[in-house]
Amino acid sequence: MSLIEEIREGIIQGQANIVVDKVRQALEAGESAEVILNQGLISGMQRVGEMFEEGTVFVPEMLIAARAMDKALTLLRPHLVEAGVQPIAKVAIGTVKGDLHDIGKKLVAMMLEGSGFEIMDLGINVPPEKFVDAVRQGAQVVALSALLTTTMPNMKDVVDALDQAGLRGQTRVIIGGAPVNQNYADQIGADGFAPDASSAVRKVRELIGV
Ligand code: B12
Repeated sequence: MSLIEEIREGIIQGQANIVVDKVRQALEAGESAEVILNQGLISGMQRVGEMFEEGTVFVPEMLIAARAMDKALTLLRPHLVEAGVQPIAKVAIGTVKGDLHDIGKKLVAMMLEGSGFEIMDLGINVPPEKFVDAVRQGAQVVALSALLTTTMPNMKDVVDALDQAGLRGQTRVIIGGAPVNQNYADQIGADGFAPDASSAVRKVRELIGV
């Protein structure tokens, strides 16, 4: 197995320490950061997403793989910046006001980052104004998470705030989280919905046409 294949396999198995070690070895051997990212890390994460959809891995495995990816990205990030790899687009993601659930949002952020998007993670309990600011700072996509039926309506407040700021036309809004669905996205005027982290990546790509 080549180092790149070992990195890919390490992501699939969720072996953070092995992945980090192999990424370091690959960099030392002169492998390009872009190849390590695309053929190792992203390819591995895509496979994990497929396995999740097939029902052969579940949320815990996905989180472990995402964590391995996160650690490897920390090591790789300066090399990617140096190599001038351009992110596909900027995505501002956050859990809406009143809601403290973090795990699903983080997973979506990691999968998007692993797929080449630049992520502005606004955190949890995020008021609408913060999303508006993020769009002013260049976010092309706003991704909203809510896990509570009581906080879902706060997603509409974000859509309305973007509208009032005159920024709705230049932004794509995607929503997710256990209590929401495509119907709800249509109802509040969001551009899309995705049920999980891997389909979120597909949906965001579709929304911005890449
Ligand atoms: C862990 C957890 C907590 C933790 C959160 C810790 C943390 N750091 O996140 C703590 C203990 C803090 C917590 C608190 C509460 N919780 Co809670 N919590 C959960 C639990 C068990 C798991 C959520 C989770 O992380 N799932 C795993 C992740 C990976 O899945 P996910 O979040 O659904 O995300 C996936 C998709 O939804 C999607 N997705 C998520 N976000 C986004 C965003 C976008 C843009 C897209 C495209 C996709 C997407 O992709 C993700 C990955 O596949 C759920 C039950 C459940 N089974 O969901 C209850 C649950 C959500 N909680 C619930 C409740 C009631 C509460 C509390 C009110 C409890 C209380 N009385 O204090 C508080 C509320 C606090 C607050 N203000 O937010 C209820 C909600 C009921 C409802 N319908 O409103 C649930 C459903 C439990 C239940 N069955 O009653 N909770």
